[in-house]
Amino acid sequence: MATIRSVCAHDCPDQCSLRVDVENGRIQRVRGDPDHPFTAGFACGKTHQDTELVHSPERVTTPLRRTGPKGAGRFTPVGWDEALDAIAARWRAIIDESGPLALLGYAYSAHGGIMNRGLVNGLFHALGASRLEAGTVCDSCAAAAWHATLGPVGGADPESIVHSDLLVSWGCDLVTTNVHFWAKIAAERPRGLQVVVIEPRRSRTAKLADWHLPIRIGTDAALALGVMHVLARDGLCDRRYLALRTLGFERLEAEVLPRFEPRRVAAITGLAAADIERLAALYGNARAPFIRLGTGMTRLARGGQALRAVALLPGVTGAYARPGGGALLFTGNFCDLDTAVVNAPSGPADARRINHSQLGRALLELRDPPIRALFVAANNPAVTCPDAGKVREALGREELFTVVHDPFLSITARHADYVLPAALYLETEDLYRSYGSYYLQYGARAAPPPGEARSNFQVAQALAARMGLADPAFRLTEPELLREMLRGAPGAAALDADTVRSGRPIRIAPVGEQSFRTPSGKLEFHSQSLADDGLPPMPDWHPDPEETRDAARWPLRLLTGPGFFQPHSVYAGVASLRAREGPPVCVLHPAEAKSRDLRDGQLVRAANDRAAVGLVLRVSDDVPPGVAFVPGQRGDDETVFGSVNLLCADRYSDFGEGATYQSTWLEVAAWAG
Ligand SMILES: Nc1nc2c(c(=O)[nH]1)N[C@H]1C(S)=C(S)[C@@H](COP(=O)(O)OP(=O)(O)OC[C@H]3O[C@@H](n4cnc5c(=O)[nH]c(N)nc54)[C@H](O)[C@@H]3O)O[C@H]1N2
Ligand SMILES: Nc1nc2c(c(=O)[nH]1)N[C@H]1C(S)=C(S)[C@@H](COP(=O)(O)OP(=O)(O)OC[C@H]3O[C@@H](n4cnc5c(=O)[nH]c(N)nc54)[C@H](O)[C@@H]3O)O[C@H]1N2
Ligand code: SF4
Ligand SMILES: [Mo]
Repeated sequence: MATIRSVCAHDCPDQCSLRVDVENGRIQRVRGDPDHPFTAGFACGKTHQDTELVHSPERVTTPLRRTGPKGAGRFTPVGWDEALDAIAARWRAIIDESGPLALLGYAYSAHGGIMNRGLVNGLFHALGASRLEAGTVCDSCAAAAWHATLGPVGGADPESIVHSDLLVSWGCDLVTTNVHFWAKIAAERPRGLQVVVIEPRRSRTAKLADWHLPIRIGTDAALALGVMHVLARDGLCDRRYLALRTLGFERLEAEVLPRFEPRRVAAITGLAAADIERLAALYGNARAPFIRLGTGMTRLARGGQALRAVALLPGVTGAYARPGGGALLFTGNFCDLDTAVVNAPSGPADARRINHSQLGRALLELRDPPIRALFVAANNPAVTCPDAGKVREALGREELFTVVHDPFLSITARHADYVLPAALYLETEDLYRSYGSYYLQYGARAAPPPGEARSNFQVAQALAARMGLADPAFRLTEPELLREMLRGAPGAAALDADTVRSGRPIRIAPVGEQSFRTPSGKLEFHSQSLADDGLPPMPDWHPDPEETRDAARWPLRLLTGPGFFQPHSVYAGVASLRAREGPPVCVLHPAEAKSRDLRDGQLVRAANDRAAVGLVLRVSDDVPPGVAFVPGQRGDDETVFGSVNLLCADRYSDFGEGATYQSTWLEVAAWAG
């Protein structure tokens, strides 16, 4: 039995170092690596079962060609050469007739490795294809709000929590999505670290907090401004820090904060005025308060305003200057690797951009040229994209030539003309940069993939060769490309490729207080660049007219959140995790269930103008009245009918053109077949 050190490539801020036991080329066990200071020796409940994921009987093991109507899921196995030749021939014909913009191809985040994600995108970059504006289904709104406020910099180091006296988890369920940070937090509680959770439902994390503030969805900007109002009123601002390191607070104080007195904020947020006072006092008197920002508050119409307002709070008290204080959204692109050698090896500087969160619309409506060929790796848009009904309608069109590279026959793959079997991360090697802590790590391949499955990296190279692309990235091995990425990296100058390849976690954390890379070089309460983009230059809160209209038409607002054992759809092929998560549910408050004469466990129809989805009802006061909570995005195989994103709006958030799952309203009734 050999034990191989690898890295967890699932889309997760923790990015665990793993120890993988392998016998005769077969993975026997996956566990945490004690030699990683942050992920500290344990894997989460999902990845602990990755032996089952890797050996799932549901994996695709050969290339498949469609034999039935689109979406019927009828395929015949074919050889790799036949499949790749056919794909390349079709792409060449489409490029000849309509130009390269008629192609859209990408790898998204289900493989977090820089090379396995980057090289697929590099292939389409080099071909001059239309480009996916990635991340809009996830964090582009949050990222845009952070950038407008602090600039493109990473946030507080999670390991600095040892210096904190207050942790505010604002819009994230840390126990579910960032469990290794949660473990660090838990270790600091005996010495007095206070934990406050601000989130609409009683999540796993909220249940473990010292104090949970059940805020009304979409009102976080008002709460943050209310806290600032009290801090200013009570002399709890750090005026010296404000003058030295920030821009525009006087204007905010004069023009915006007077409207956010606690009584009005209470009416907006559904919290008690006394609790807003208490939160402000707790925050304002804390020595080193650490705010962990989640994307939850940004997945709605005015999400950017929310995250921006919260990210400004540590500037008011000067917490950004103190070890253990500040805010963390992402650790960002620390260690300036030259990733362009992988993801933009050649090709035009710019090309038509397609927003991921409106993928269905783009495939159906774009002209000059329309998208005629689609290549999808590491993404299941028929389930996870907003307004998934439009994605499915587009995938069902005969004239769209679709190739899906996936380890499983996902709902998206079932609509493909060709399905290519993908290796899972443990069967690949790659370089990883965490987005939730300051570590870089090289992950080795633990075992070969089953059957004929190939990695994203291999498929990108094979297709590039057939398309006549000559860039070195499409010839070099992973270790050779690693060398290229490090060569162009000033932040990594001290790193040599052999050290990185050894697979030890490498810590590269910023030193000193929080830096800002805005146009002014300061934390911007007032942002001229936002004003130039036609956005409010200062944070504010107003109701959104479209949301107000929908709220008048429908009784319930959708709340989406992370599935604990079934995040998105990547673990759908693990039977034991499906069982542990239980059936796909919709959760209603007892008062909402009673008024509809619904009982726990019965089948219900969650519906709006877009679709009707069949789920199992859970009745729980963990969710507030007026809300329908649907955790995860479970596929049609598991639900009674459909999938939650058939219901979701595909309009953009205010910042970063992000998804707005939670700007969705609906009704829930008994399932009538
Ligand atoms: N187990 C598990 N792990 C995951 C994932 C998963 O689905 N499951 N997803 C992975 C991915 S892709 C990502 S991007 C990260 C996401 O991780 P984070 O960005 O940290 O966000 P989440 O933990 O998903 O939490 C979102 C929370 O916000 C709450 N929320 C919703 N609306 C509001 C609001 O208006 N205000 C406030 N204050 N809170 C609100 C929700 O109830 C939910 O609990 O996690 C990753 N890890
Ligand atoms: N309603 C609602 N919808 C959401 C969200 C929400 O909160 N609410 N969250 C959104 C967020 S934050 C995100 S990030 C997205 C995630 O959405 P997706 O990117 O679709 O994520 P998954 O469903 O986890 O995985 C996609 C596919 O990648 C495949 N895969 C796994 N590993 C590999 C690999 O190494 N190579 C290849 N080629 N394929 C692989 C899996 O089998 C799976 O079919 O969903 C978004 N959708
Ligand atoms: S916590 Fe995240 S990085 Fe760690 S094993 Fe689980 S999914 Fe992977
Ligand atoms: Mo995400």
